[in-house]
Amino acid sequence: MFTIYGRTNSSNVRKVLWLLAELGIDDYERLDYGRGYTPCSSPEYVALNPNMVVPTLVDGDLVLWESNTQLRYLAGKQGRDDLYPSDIVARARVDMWLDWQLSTALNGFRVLFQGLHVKDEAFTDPKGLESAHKQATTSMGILDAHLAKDNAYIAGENLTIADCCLGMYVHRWFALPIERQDFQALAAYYERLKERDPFQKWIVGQGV
Ligand SMILES: N[C@@H](CCC(=O)N[C@@H](CS)C(=O)NCC(=O)O)C(=O)O
Repeated sequence: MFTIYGRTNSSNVRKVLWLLAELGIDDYERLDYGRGYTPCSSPEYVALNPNMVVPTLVDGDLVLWESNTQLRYLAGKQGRDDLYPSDIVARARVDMWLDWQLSTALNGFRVLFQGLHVKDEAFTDPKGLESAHKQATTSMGILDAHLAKDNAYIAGENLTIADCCLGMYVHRWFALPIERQDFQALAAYYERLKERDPFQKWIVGQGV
């Protein structure tokens, strides 16, 4: 049995829990670490993850930080080629979106979430929020244009771990109290994800 360290209201934990539900895996242990629970600065946690963020996945001797790495590991371990393809081209398409989420799409959303939902004063400066809103709009515009090219899911016709990674932020785009451009392909995609029980449970059902 493996262990996930991380609270269920964290975006990065929810991505992983959504994938686990898609995989039909429920025999794992989950421990509430992170903001509002056992602090990530606890010595036993720092020993596992010196970055002091959730999630951390521990599977036997393997200790993994980084939610997107955990998505790759879990889908690969189950041999789910549909979710994380072994073909180099198909895999590169999935990896591109996983990296884009971390390097680009996250930036605006992080500030909007902390400023408008958590209400952390470090993120409530109006100029910072305006710039974050522009960044989030640009990112969702890129995703909308991609989905409009007849892509039901991010990497094509089927759900992959790129969806588990970015679907979380699509949910935040629709759940945060922000002005939204009318991205129709993105809205249709969100409705498609909401038809899935695992998405309902771990993404929609856990709040913003
Ligand atoms: N790149 C890391 C980022 C992890 C991250 O920023 N986690 C946030 C929650 S979404 C966190 O741990 N915040 C501090 C806390 O909860 O104590 C990943 O994808 O796993």
